[in-house]
Amino acid sequence: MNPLYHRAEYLLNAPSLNTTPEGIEYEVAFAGRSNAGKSSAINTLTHQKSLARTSKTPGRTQHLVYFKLDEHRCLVDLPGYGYAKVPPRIQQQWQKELERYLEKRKALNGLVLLVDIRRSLGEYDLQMISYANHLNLDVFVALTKADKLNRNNAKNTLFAAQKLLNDLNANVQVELFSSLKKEGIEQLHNWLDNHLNVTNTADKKKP
Ligand SMILES: Nc1nc2c(ncn2[C@@H]2O[C@H](COP(=O)(O)OP(=O)(O)O)[C@@H](O)[C@H]2O)c(=O)[nH]1
Ligand SMILES: [Mg+2]
Repeated sequence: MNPLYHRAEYLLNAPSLNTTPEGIEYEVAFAGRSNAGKSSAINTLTHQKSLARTSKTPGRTQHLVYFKLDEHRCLVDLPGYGYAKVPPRIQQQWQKELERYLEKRKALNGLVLLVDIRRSLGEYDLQMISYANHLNLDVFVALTKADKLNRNNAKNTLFAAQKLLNDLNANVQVELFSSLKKEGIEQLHNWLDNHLNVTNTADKKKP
């Protein structure tokens, strides 16, 4: 693991695109249904116990939460979707803001989508994937909590998800992931290295 991830620290909460930090050259956003295991994944990836949780503030549901790896690189925690307590009007408003962010944020160079392996890819997950593809944004789908299924079932779920996304012509990497058993961490670190230009081997920054 690149020591960069270990040094991650909370930077700021941005309620909209206008308040995202300046001077960042590469960032990767994390999305998924609430309870999919997003916070746990960010903590595991950064080897920190409560990094993602410390940012919890009232109204946090609609904020982009920025974690800084160094002067020019960030991980961004997007609000979890499918949270019933958020009123529809606020959800629609946020949806617009999110689309604006995905479309316009220059530094954004990839999307990590966390999906609980026990639920199939939901409608909103598929929407996110197709929107990201439409924007030429690379997507890494982590099937989280893989430890909850036996090996065969986990593998079969992985193959089914890969086939579904392949049939939809989605350009996506799908992997099993478990924060508990530390599965899939290396694959995701490698993917992040490429998309944050950590190794200088894959400069995919938007023009
Ligand atoms: N067994 C198992 N449980 C997990 C894993 N990742 C997260 N969880 C649990 O799933 C619940 C939701 O996780 P959290 O990271 O808060 O989800 P978030 O809402 O997407 O940020 C918590 O109770 C976690 O302990 C995992 O890899 N394995
Ligand atoms: Mg969370």
